Amino acid sequence: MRLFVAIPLPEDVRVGLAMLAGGVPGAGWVPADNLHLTLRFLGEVDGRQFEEVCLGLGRVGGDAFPLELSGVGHFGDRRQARVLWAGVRPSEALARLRGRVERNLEDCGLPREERRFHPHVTLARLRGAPVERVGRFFIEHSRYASRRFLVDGFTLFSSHPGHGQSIYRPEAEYPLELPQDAGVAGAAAGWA
Ligand code: 3AM
Repeated sequence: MRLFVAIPLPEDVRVGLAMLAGGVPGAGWVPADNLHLTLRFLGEVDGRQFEEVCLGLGRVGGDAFPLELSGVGHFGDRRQARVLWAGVRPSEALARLRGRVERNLEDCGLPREERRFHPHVTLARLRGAPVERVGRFFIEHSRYASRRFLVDGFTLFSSHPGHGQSIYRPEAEYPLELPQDAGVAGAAAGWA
């Protein structure tokens, strides 16, 4: 089983992200339904480890928190970008959640993730995209920002090969705790 842990995004945020698609030949755009923020890629996990991972993630806990997406960027060489992504406004709460996920997965026996966490939402994977069109994408969307939304849980997904696009299936969902007065606090913080 190929697994990853991710924060699902509200539908309107995904629709907004999907509207960034286009204008870059050679780009494989991620369909709106598949857009997510990966917290940790686990790779292949067998049945016994799967049970442990599920239990370990159940111990992560913590409070819900607001988050905003902001800006666009790329992975890979500037002249040969591999991935286009939307960025995430820096968030201590997100970094703490990622840390708790990491520690709990280590406790399940998974090897420590050595790569630095770079929060992002993958928008497209590129193959031979003309550098000037990629540059234009950055100029056109540099001001992209989502609304502030509430991260009220994370999900363990399995990834399956599909026709062109991977199919992501939620295996388990892990809610984060809402503050007692979430309705009032959420409205005040502009979450809703
Ligand atoms: O959310 P993103 O798109 O950044 O790139 C894959 C995707 O991340 C990543 O796991 C997420 C769900 O597929 N991924 C796939 N294979 C990977 C690998 N071998 C990987 N991340 C690290 N190493």
